[in-house]
Amino acid sequence: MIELAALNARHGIPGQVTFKQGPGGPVVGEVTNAHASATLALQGAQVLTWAPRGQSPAIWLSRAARFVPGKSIRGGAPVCWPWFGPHATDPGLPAHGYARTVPWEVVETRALDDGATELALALVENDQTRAMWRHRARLSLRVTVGRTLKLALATLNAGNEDFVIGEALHTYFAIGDIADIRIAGLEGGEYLDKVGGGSVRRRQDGPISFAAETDRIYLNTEAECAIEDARLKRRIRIAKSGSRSTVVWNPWAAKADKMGDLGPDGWRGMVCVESANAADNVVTVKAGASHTLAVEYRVEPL
Ligand code: TA6
Repeated sequence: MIELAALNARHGIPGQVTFKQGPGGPVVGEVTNAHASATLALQGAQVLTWAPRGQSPAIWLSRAARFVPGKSIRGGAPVCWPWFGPHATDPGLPAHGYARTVPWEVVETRALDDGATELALALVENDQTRAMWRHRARLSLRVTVGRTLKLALATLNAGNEDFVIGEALHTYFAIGDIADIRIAGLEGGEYLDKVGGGSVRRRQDGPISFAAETDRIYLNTEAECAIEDARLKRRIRIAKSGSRSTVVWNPWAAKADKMGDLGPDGWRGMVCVESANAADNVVTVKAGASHTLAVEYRVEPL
């Protein structure tokens, strides 16, 4: 409790940013301003919710999400780093890396002149993280909550040898119904189809629509894409930089049932569109250099 008081004294902004004990333990920052409201768990620096003012949430958080220290939270915008998916050689290491399940610290919070709110967080290295990945890196996430939501994930190589990272902002977007959306912007692109555990190369024909489990890594694309939601009559635009892959995922009914933390029919109300560097597009960060993957999400009427 004293830690929470110190955190609020140092980084709280009256009327805009308050840190609270979240459900199940992890501390959550609540952000509210003239443009939007959002919440963010310090574990994993995970944005959990974002709703532009006057709109229903644009980011989906499972009603059955479990808030357990050291476990990933289903929904929001998990940070996958320093690898994406299963570890390349050691199946004992956590899927999607460890950044999403370890504590981060708040470095700075700021009320911006345009009414938006910015939070900067840094991953806290410890012996456990160093045992999983031996490189010297500094990872930070800048979150700007406004009429749009901006996330910038920066990897600084603080060591004296180059290293390779895979990464993603594994964002779950809230939708009216998975059968009634389509995703535009990836037409004609090459992707790896991961359904069934394989990795088959295919080419996208037209916008993406959904009628079954979908788990794809679109390669070599820096394109903006958009979720067109006929039921909610809105479009969510996803612009990005420093990202050459886009992952599109919905588990569909059977897999969602097995996962246990999506809630009844939860899979119908979500789609992940992840700005990533994965598979062919992993990134080499040279010693002393840095790499930033950034996104901006915007909601507009359809
Ligand atoms: O990004 C898609 C994916 O890699 C899928 O294969 C799926 O398993 C999903 O992420 C969720 O992974 P998680 O480890 O959070 O259960």
